Order: sequence, then structure tokens, then C-alpha cells
Amino acid sequence: MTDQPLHYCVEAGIARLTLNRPDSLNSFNGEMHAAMRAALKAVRQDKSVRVLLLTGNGRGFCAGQDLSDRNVAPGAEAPDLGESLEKRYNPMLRTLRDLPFPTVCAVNGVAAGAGANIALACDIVLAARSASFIQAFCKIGLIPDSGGTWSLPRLVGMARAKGLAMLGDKLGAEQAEQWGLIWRCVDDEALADEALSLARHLASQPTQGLAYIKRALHASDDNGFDEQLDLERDLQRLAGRTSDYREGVSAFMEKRKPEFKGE
Ligand code: T3D
Repeated sequence: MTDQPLHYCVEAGIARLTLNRPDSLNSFNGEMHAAMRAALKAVRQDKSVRVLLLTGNGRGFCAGQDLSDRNVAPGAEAPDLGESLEKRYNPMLRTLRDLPFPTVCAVNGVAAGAGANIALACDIVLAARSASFIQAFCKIGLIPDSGGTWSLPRLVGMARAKGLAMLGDKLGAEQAEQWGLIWRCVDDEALADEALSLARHLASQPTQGLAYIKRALHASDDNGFDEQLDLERDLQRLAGRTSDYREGVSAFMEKRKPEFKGE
């Protein structure tokens, strides 16, 4: 690993992003935000990318905002945290959530504050058994951001969302799986391999179809049943026009393994 705050590479359709400020548990400072912004822009523009795999280097996944970047000395002007969200966190979260292919997060250690909610914004979250999720915001007088107030009640229900957000307790990966906060918890030593093999599998699937699944599930947050049926009709129409649909049906009929191109 170099000392760049973020490592980014694309290989075999998988864009791999690794947060790399291990001494501060990969917390976000201005430099890391800039690197993330550039990497997400590159990911969106690279037509070869079919999956994003996000993880962290060292013993933590991400501890959210780098608090050493905030001047809270007596008499110092209060920082405009709204501006920080508007300019940095919110665009990152919007881009991450809207990527037109699956995003996988391999939570290798503690995920706290914005770090927890960045992980939860990914489509499929795997966590090492020793990892944990902490809505640390309340402990410093803040509210869960990076989509936390939106995703937590949807993932675990309001009672647990309130407990997590207002108590800021550490939620272990096993319990996070049991509560439905994440997809799966795996042994620490298996995390990297499992995440990569999941990413490889997804990269070999009908990417356009997966993008439509994502769009439909996201839209279900706002739609009523009728609107959702209409959306399913429209997206299925588009899915039925992809070459991967043809390939899927042909392969089934010919009793062979499909070769999806992501188109
Ligand atoms: O400001 C805005 O722009 C608004 C947006 C806010 C978004 C947010 O994310 S607000 C929430 C910020 N994050 C936190 O409040 C979490 C702070 N960290 C912790 O509570 C703990 O570090 C953990 C529970 C995550 C892990 O605890 P532990 O005991 O495993 O590790 P540690 O010893 O506390 O941390 C290890 C090192 O990382 C340590 O540095 P040192 O002493 O070895 O030099 C610690 O200071 C540093 N570190 C951890 N988190 C942060 C951090 N340094 C700066 N900022 C951090 N967030």
C-alpha cells in the first residue's frame, strides 16, 4: 500500500476502492474526500466497471469524519457542518447509492459515524466477525448523517434505529447480521476472499438487469403498490430488450452456463 488516502484500481470489471488512513481508522479528511470524489467520478465514467468493492486498510473500516480537522477551541468560530455535508458527504452518498451496478462493502473493522452509514449505503454489506457498527454521532452532539436517519429505520425498524442513534452503542457484526442491518458476517480471515468472490460473481451477471433491480427496490421506498407495479412493467420491458436476457434464456434452454456481457 502507498500512502495515498485512497487506493483505486479496476480489474476484470471490479472497481476496488480501499480507504487508506489506517492510523486514524480511515477517517475522512479533506484529502480523502477529494480522492473519493475523483475515484467515484472515474468509476461512473468507466464503462468496463460492473461492480464496486469498497473496503478499508488496517484494523478499521472507517471512523467517519476526521475530528482532528475540526477547530472546536473556545472562541473559535463554529464550523458549518451543514456545508460539510452539502459539499462533501451528501454528493458522495448520492453517487454511491445511484451507481448503475452493484456495490459491495467489505467492512474489515470498526465502522463508526459516517463510516458506518457509508458502508450501509452499499448494496451488499459483508462484515468481518470482529467488525462493528457505531452510530457515534450522538456522543459528540450530532445526528446520524450520510443517510443514517434514512437507512437505519428502513433496515432495522424504528425502535432499533432510535436505540442505535441515541445510545451510540457498538453493534457487533453478528448482531448486525441478525438484525438485518447487513447481508452477512464472515470469519475475519475469510472476509477479503469472500468479498472478492462475491464481487467476481456479480461482475459476471447481467449488469443492466441488476441496475434495474436496484432502481426498482430504491423506488419502492416512495411508491405505493400500484406505482411499483407500473415501474416493474417499465423496467421489465427494458430488461427484456437486453442481450443478457436473450443470453440467459438461450443458455437455460440449451442447458449451458450463460455468458453475460453486462449489456
Ligand atoms: O464534521 C463534519 O463534517 C460533519 C460530519 C460528520 C460525520 C461523522 O462521521 S461525525 C462522527 C465522527 N466519528 C466519531 O465520532 C468516531 C470517533 N472514534 C471513536 O469513537 C473510536 O475511535 C472508535 C470507536 C471508532 C474506535 O475505538 P478504538 O478504541 O478501537 O480506537 P481509538 O484508539 O479510539 O482510535 C485509534 C486511533 O484513531 C486514535 O489515534 P491515536 O491515539 O492512535 O493517535 C484515534 O484518535 C484515531 N481516530 C479514531 N477515530 C477518529 C480518529 N482520529 C480522528 N477522527 C476520528 N473520527
